[in-house]
Amino acid sequence: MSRETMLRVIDSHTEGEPTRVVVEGGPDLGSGSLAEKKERLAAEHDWLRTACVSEPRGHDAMVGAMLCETTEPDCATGVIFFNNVGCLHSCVHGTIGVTVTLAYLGRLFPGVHRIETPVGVVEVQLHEHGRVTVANVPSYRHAKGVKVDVPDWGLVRGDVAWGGNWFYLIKEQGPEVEVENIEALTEFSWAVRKELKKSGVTGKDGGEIDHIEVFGPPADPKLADSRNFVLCPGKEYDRSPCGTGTSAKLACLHADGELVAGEVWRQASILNTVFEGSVEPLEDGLVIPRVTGSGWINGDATLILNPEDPFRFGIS
Ligand code: PYC
Repeated sequence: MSRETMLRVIDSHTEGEPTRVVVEGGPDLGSGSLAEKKERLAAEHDWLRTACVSEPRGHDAMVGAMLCETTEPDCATGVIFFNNVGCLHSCVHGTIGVTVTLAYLGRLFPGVHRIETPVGVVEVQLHEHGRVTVANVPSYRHAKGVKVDVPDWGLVRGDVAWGGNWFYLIKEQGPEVEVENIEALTEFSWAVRKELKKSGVTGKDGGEIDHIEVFGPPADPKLADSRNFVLCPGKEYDRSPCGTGTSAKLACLHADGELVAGEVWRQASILNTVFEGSVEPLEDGLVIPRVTGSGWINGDATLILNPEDPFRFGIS
């Protein structure tokens, strides 16, 4: 079997959410910006995504990442993230996964490094024992208290914010943020997302809101300040507290005067895993969110794309 029919991937999870990083054998994405390479990956090489994250090798909650050449001379790598339905603008749990992957491969050492994503450069600090802090792209609240009338659920009010992806953030409405409500939270969040689209509610410049974040009280106030449920674009929920979602939350808290520079916010996930976050305010309502969590390597594998296998590119 030739090298072209093999991909080397390193698997990890960040606070419960998986990341599968393609470190050898992906397609040549040519030249240009990371945003252009992301478009090329989606338009011309979608097989890479489906081979990595779709069944029978993957599953709907799997997030993939492809390392690629960076256009920034001082970045350790460029990276494009994808999931069960397409490419993501960005992904913070995945950036933590990429960082521990590069450390596992001996390509990064504890300290501060830069990584290029399609929405900008992020800074990562690799600590000991797989702990990573991501200084994310500038984040902000775009709109406060946007109301939508959601069929079967009624009037819902939430904020629209950017944290590397577009989020609609809902506080204490809908089903309680508890594990036994995951199905109901999924249906609620999906109905909200559909209604936002129908009503023409978007992020800046028409950016589609494809992540819905529901907040409730923490299971244990000694361990966290809040607990969330985040529905991702492919109708899967984030097992981690969602790093871009936590960034959006931090931006909203700061805009409301509820989080000052450097103060720590502990965001728990539906599984009660925790990201610690803080903000560094910039001008014009922008903040740089800093999100810290742990990534764990749990696989190092060669994916075999046998030309005779009808599902070598996944079931899609
Ligand atoms: O951690 O930013 C994140 C993320 C986005 C989608 C899944 N996780």
